[in-house]
Amino acid sequence: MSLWERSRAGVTSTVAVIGAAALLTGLASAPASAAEVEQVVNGGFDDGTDPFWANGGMTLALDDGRACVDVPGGTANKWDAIVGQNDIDLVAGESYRFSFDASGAPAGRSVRAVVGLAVDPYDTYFEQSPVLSADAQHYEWTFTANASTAQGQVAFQLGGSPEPWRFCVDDVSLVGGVPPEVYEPDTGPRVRVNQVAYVPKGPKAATVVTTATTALPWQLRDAANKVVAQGSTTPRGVDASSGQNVHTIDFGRFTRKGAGYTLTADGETSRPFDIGADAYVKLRADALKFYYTQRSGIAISDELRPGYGRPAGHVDVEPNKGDGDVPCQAGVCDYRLDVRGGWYDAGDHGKYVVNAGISVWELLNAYERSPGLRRVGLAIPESGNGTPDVLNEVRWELDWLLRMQVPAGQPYAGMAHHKIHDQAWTGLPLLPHLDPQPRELHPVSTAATLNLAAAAAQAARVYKRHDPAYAQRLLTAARTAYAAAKANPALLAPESDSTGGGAYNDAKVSDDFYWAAAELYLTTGEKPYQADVLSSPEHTADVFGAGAFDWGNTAAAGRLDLALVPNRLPGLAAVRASVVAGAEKYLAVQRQHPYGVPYAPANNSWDWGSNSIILNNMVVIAAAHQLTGRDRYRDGVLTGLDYILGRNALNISYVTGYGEVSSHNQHSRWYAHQLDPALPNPPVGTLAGGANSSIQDPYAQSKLTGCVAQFCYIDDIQSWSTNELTINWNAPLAWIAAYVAEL
Ligand code: 9MR
Repeated sequence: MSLWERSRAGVTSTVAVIGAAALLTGLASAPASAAEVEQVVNGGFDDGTDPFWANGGMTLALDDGRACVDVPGGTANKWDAIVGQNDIDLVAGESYRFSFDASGAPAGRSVRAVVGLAVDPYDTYFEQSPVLSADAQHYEWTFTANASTAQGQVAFQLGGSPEPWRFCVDDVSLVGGVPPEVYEPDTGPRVRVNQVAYVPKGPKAATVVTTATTALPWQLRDAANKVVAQGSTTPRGVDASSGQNVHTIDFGRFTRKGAGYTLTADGETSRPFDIGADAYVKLRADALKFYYTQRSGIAISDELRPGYGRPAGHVDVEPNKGDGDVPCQAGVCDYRLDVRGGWYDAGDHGKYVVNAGISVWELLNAYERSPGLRRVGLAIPESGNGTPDVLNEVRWELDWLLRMQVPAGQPYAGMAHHKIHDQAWTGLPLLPHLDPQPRELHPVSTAATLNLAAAAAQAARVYKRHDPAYAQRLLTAARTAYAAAKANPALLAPESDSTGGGAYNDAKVSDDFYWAAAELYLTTGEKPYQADVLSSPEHTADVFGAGAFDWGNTAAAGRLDLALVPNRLPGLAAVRASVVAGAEKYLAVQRQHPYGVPYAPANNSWDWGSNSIILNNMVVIAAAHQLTGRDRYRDGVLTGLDYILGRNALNISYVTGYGEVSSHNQHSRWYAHQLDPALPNPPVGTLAGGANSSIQDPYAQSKLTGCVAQFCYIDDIQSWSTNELTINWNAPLAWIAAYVAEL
């Protein structure tokens, strides 16, 4: 059954009905104190249903002392059918206990219970989406308000179900002045390992969280519980990235392949792991398969992806407004473009050129660097057409990128629109084909245009063997874009443009100019592009900072390709030496780090999408391995991977389906299993963004305020700043998996 059919049928999985006990885990009911104040009026419905209201044509009526509504079927959004109460006072920094009893018939429907703003822009301060059972259950949570208002609202959003159902609620309460909840993540055993696999001939290290300050004995056991190696730990003091006192274990001398090994130290036994490389062969394919189910403009086949089939998104079928004929934002342009296709950026339905460019580049770079990728099948509609599947998949995005270029004859011809997305933000869950928002093209930008130029120039080189005509088209688009960017060198996407989609603001474009010139030079060998590379300030700058490259910092992408794609650039030895020097910097950081992480940002402030930053730094280390053949670089990559796969403060693998405990509730409008049991979790091989010291979303703020770096992560669908999935984050995962699979 496809994702869509399951959703329509309201099929529930075995974990559908979450009882109050599970929801309350870790939440001790606070005793009432004199300062506690009830904010909800008549929450027990003893005096009728006022001042609660219902919208969407529903009538709120008493039934056996509770308030009930018949919810119509066939509405698109959760908020198309609401029971709520307004005029709720909220005070920033104060903690509230939100509770109610609720039931749903038939069972298995979810209610989005929200404390938020009753007026535009309807900010959400707290939300939970429990799945209801036929018998009333008690629900209760504590959160801290991050804004003050006298126009607050308690709302039960009930829409979005294809079939009608009945909702009943009682004892609605929002009590202010309660003690704040202290969130304690469940981090399991204190011995932290790569929960997936260590490579037999590679380094093998683990981290032990302990109060001990002197060396401790450790034992490695095989699946039969036999001790196969032992030694003593190395005390490492307090790790800045977690605040923990830690030791490390080095068991690299043990090389025997097998499954189900464990490490024991300080009375704790690690989660199990393998010694072997097979997992990385599988991860190479899974990390790339992620892209097919992100596709826009095409139905996702349930045969190719069991459980993930869905109708095509944004193809001009109601309620979608569609991407086939999209206007600009008011005043931006007076033409319309067909911008169907491409990949959805992340958990939203937006499509952004700067992020597309870096994602395409990294996947094609993996293809250029790891020849084994040519033979990796991805089970996509194009499989078997004679072209490697990686190129088939990336072409879906490239074709869309080309559509984002302003056509000849229009103002700014040759430039690329920065992005296309919904006019207003939508809620979760929301399958792509059900998004009712109008779509809009946003202004062109220099950064987007250069991203298109760089990615298309690189693609022209890569696709030439398979489709020379396509390669020619790509190269023409790249040349046109580059020239247009030179003519418009400072059209910068503003930070303020973040309604309905992310801003992807980028105020510095010298890196994008450098990267685009480098790719055009590498593909054509032409002197003007060479001259632009050599005269760029980025060419001699140290581009390997705390994070090497990302969508907004692309100089290192250009540098890596200049170092590794065959070419005759004057001064090539220095270019290559700069990459090796960059890798050495990351190795030095890694050596100091008791979790083996090649990332130490200023002020210990971990950035949004830190897992992708760590993986991109590993791409630089791997490039040094490819340039020099020296094992130290290979070992650095393998050690970095341990962090991503479980050797970390939270004892979690950040890749869905890999390791005993892995992220699986990433923020997404369609892999929203946490909100609707009829929907799936993200596919196996999906990377979570990871620890983000700035915790921009209210959910993370409610749980993680005061967190230290590595602890600033929570595997909850509401946490869009720590736990999203994106096309630019899975790209370095695929890159590194492809590299390791070929070692
Ligand atoms: O990954 C992006 C991060 O680097 C930015 O700091 C952040 C704010 O602009 O946006 C992130 O990208 C999001 C994008 O704006 C919208 N789609 C989801 C992306 C991942 O969270």
